[in-house]
Amino acid sequence: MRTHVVKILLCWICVVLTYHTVHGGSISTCWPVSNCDHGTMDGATCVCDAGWSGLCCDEQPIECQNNENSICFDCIRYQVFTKQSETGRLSWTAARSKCEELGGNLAMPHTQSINKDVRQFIFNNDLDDEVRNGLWIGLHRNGEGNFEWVNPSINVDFTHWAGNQPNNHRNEQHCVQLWKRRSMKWDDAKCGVKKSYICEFSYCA
Ligand SMILES: [Ca+2]
Repeated sequence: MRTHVVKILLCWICVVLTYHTVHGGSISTCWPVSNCDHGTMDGATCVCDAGWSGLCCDEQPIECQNNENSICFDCIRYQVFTKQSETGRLSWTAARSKCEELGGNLAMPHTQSINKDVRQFIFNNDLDDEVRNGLWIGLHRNGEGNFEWVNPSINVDFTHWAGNQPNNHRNEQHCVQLWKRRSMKWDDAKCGVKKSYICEFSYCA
C-alpha cells in the first residue's frame, strides 16, 4: 500500500515538473487542457481565439469603450481626431506617424460594412461639424501609382469614391480623404494639406 502511495506521489510530481518546464518555470498552466474552450491546443499551450486571453483563454474579452470620438467593432477601435483636439489636423504622412506612435494605424475602412459603420458614426456624433474639409484614411498611391492601404497585405477590393474621383488633380493628389463636401465619400487629395484623420487600434488580446 505504501509503495502505491509513493508511486502516485512521484507520478504527480513528474506531471507538475513537466508542465513547470514546458511553461518556462510557471506551474500556473491551463490544466486540464479540456479547459481550453476559447482557443485551440498547440502542444501544451492554449492559443486563444480573438478577444480572449489568459492561460486557458477563459478571461473575458477586453472591452472597448465607445465614446464621442471612438467606435469599436470586430476587435478594432476607430478614433476620429478633429480640429477640436491638439493634434487634430495633420498632413497625411504626419497623421500616419501619429497613429503609429499611438500604437495603431491610419484607419483602413476596407469593407463596405466597416466604411458604412465609420461614416455613420461620424454623422451620428456630428463629428463632421468638427472637420474643416475632410478626414485622412490609410489609403494612398504607392510608387507604382496604384492605391494601397498602409497595411499593403489588405487588398483594395472595395472603394467608395465620390463622383468623378479619384481625379488626381494636377497630378498631385496621392492620399485619400473622407470628403466632407461629398458626405464623407472618398477623394484623392494633396498629401501635404493638414486635415483631420481617423486612426484604428486593435484591442483584442
Ligand atoms: Ca481628387
